[in-house]
Amino acid sequence: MSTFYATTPIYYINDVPHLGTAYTTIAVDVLTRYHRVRGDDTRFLTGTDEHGLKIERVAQERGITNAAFADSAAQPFKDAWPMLSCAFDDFIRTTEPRHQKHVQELWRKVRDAGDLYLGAYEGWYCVGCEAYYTEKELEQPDNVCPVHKKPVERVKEPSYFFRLNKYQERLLKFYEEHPSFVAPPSRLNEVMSFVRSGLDDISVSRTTFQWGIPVPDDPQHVMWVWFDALPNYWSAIQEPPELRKYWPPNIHFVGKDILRFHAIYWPAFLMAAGFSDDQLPKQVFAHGFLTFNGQKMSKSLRNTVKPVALADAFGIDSVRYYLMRAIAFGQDGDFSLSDLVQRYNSELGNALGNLLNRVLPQCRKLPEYKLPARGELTELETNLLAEARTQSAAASVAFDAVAPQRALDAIFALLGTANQYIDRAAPWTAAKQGDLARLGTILAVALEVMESVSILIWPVMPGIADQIREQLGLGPVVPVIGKDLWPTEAATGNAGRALGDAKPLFPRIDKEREAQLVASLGIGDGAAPPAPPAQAKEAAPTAQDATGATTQITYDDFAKLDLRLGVVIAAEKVKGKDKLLSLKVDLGEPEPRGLVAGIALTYTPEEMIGKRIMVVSNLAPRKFGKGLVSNGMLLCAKDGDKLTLMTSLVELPPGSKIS
Ligand code: ME8
Repeated sequence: MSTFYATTPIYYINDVPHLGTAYTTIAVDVLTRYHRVRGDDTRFLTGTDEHGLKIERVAQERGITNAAFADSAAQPFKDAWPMLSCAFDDFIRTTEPRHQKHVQELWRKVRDAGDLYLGAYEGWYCVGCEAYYTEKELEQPDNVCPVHKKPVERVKEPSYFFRLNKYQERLLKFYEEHPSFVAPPSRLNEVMSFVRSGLDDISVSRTTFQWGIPVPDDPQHVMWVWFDALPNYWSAIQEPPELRKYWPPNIHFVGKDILRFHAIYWPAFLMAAGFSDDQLPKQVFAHGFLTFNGQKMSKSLRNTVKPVALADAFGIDSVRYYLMRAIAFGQDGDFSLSDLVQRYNSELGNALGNLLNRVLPQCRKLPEYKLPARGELTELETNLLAEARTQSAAASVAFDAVAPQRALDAIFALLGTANQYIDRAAPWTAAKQGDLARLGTILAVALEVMESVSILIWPVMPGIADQIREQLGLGPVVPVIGKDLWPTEAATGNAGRALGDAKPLFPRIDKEREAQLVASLGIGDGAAPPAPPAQAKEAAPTAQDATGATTQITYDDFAKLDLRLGVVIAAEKVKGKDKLLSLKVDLGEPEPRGLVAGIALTYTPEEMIGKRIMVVSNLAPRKFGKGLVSNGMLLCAKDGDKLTLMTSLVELPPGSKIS
């Protein structure tokens, strides 16, 4: 058992909790939950950054005291995170006496080490960033802040300076010896080249405003907000002293915008205060920035896209899942409502929800509605159980590497295999044949795998995990320090446990419901582009831009396609439709699939029989009138009007996945 201490940035209270800050907070919650189920002794800290000129100005505009404004503005953060299932252990506010006391202690240590000196500072100051800029860093001609796009202010004041320059070499040596201090690795290069280019001493106190922590023994000065804010990670675990065991933090999660503060200034402050290299935080992970429906998260968009409203509309766990699955952690990404709905229906609904829904009702065909005992296992079961072991290990490797997206890829690969297993093991056939021993074995193995899945998904979807467990007749996931719950083997030996009722976990969101839900968010026209048409008339063979040129898609877009090898077992012409053939295709499923294909001008029904074809098997059904429906699409290459079926050179079993 080890300790695992993870933090979010402490958020500015002149903003509301928005999708960007929710993203970081959810990521910390996911990683901390993962460590909790592994038996680690975890601590999750978040909070609010409440000092500084920015806050003083907002309070003045509103005609209230700084403290009253801070109280009212911190509360929405405290309230929002639990509504996104973010189970923080502590919420620190920089205006709390416990924080002030320990920041002043840190200041004294740095001062006594000789690393603070009094000087005068004149420079370009951005109130939005609470930071000085050099002219080189500003956008010209009007000295515009590169982040806030507003002209900065010229400020001259007496100020204490921190000897950052003194730490340049030690920082570089530290990065070299601890390359995982900054993640992802590309960000380490960025940080190192910044440090190599030369560090100037930095101004760390202000006299031009009052709303801050007073500098010890010189109360004319308040501390610069970053000198006040960064130590929150330390001050929050000073009291009671039992909490000190969590130091050093395992991971500070931050957005890429504030990497420099965390990866350069913060370790330098700690070094100056006497911390040795192995007492410094273990890692600063800078994740990417989100856009929403393709738009930059401007202040007004941040105010309108409320993460709690999104969770109310689509489900807390769906939003958490989407953020962790759709965006590779570390890279920039887009939160798209239509993609959310698509993944909700196809990944959560079809792969996860439907699996349970296919298995539990079959248990009603057993003499008792209880978890059956395993009988003799066939190759189908041993393969599924091996896959469960493989993907569970892969998911843990990914979570350990702070790659929640890859962890979910592994878990959903397992769900795909489990769904295929049900297709192939066909419990309904065993039930029809009255082979209750075989039926029991199939259902037992499937339910045991679902039990493992309930743990695997718990870090990302704690609510859904517990709902699945309720249906499996199990209690909620309760992590215990020192006990590793991660499933290395599917659980056995619980035969006879009463099962719960099957309930839909992800009721399908159709186009009408999607429109209602989007409208309920009140995002307005600007942010939410119209949903795509209900059903594309014809699936485009390639993604094309307006000019008809092929555009690039991500691997994730490609991975949404379920391409399978099928064998044509029946074919006939469609009356009155010259171009169409109606086919029956064996895709390794219990029943052959009906497909309608526009290939009759090239292929006769007779020559189609026995052909091995490639099928997009998860395409929504398409109606051709008179009850004719195509449940998938076969792939052809086109040369002018001439079509050629895509096939395979070797004889693979029907249903083989093409990837
Ligand atoms: O910087 N996409 O607070 P802050 C992803 N108080 N993440 C985003 C985002 C977006 N579009 N917008 C914001 C501060 N974030 C300081 C921190 S820590 C000692 C002091 C997230 O309220 C991301 O984590 O401006 C970013 O770093 C953070 O919010 C900035 O929060």
